[in-house]
Amino acid sequence: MSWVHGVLGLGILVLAPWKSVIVRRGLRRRRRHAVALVFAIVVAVSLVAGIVHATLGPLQVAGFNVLAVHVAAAVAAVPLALRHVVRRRQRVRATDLSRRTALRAIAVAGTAALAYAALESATSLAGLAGARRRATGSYELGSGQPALMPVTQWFTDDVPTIDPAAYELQVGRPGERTLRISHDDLLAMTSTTRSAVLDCTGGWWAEQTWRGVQLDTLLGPHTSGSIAVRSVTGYTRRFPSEDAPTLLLATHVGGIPLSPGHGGPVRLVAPGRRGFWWVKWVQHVSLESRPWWSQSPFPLQ
Ligand SMILES: Nc1nc2c(c(=O)[nH]1)N[C@H]1C(S)=C(S)[C@@H](COP(=O)(O)O)O[C@H]1N2
Ligand SMILES: [Mo]
Repeated sequence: MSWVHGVLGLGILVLAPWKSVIVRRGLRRRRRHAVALVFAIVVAVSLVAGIVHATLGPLQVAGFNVLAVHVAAAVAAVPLALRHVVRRRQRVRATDLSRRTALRAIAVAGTAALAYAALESATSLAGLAGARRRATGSYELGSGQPALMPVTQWFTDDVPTIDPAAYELQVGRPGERTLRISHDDLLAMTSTTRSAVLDCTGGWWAEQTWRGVQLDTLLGPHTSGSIAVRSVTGYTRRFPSEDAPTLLLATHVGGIPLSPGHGGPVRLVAPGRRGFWWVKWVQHVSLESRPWWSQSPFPLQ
């Protein structure tokens, strides 16, 4: 679906000439337009950074990661866009629903789609790094070499110090006492080896071989409710309980114990999900009646 994101972005560019006519008219009529100017700049920065990331590859410009600039500018644009829509509200007229408007919309979408296809072809023909990105927009980094894989935290978390000898995994099941499993006992249970891709929203991915224990082994098979996975630091994600067989509590990557940075002694491996689901330093897993979607779409801490 990454092409939809790309086509929508280029759609903004396609509409820019028309919008600039409206903007010029507006500039003549009104004096104060600082916020509108900031909005325009933020949108332009996000577009340029997005295109640079998708074509030239993962880059740092003046110490800033270009993808981070793309995302930050886009996030900043959201409240400005809402303000713009509210303050410059257009009344929908009957003619807005005409055939002519529909044809125009199709023309804009078609032009944006063509521009996207052209940009993609040019990127690959020119042998630019952009051609090597995954469908998520991420670039490969450190596959098969965990030590080369970045250590990444979601905004505020920090790598904790955990003594494996003192570590205990807590397993909660409805109507039962919390089970406590020592690090040694957990190691004895880690019999599943699985290759999976960790793909961070920060723009990199790596495929590694993980070893661990499947969550259904710990929790039993269940088809309702959710599984909450919580770290020592409080970072929590909730999964549909039927995903248990695909989720791995890993102790090893590439045959060696997980480093503290990569979530040691125990982390979650969630194949097919973005990196922020892969809870590191897991302390607690529990089966609960709450549905998996009763959580923020992104971690809040
Ligand atoms: N406890 C905890 N787990 C976490 C995070 C975090 O901030 N805290 N960050 C997540 C994110 S955003 C990613 S991409 C992966 C990164 O794993 P790595 O540092 O082993 O590469 O860990 C995930 N697990
Ligand atoms: Mo991430």
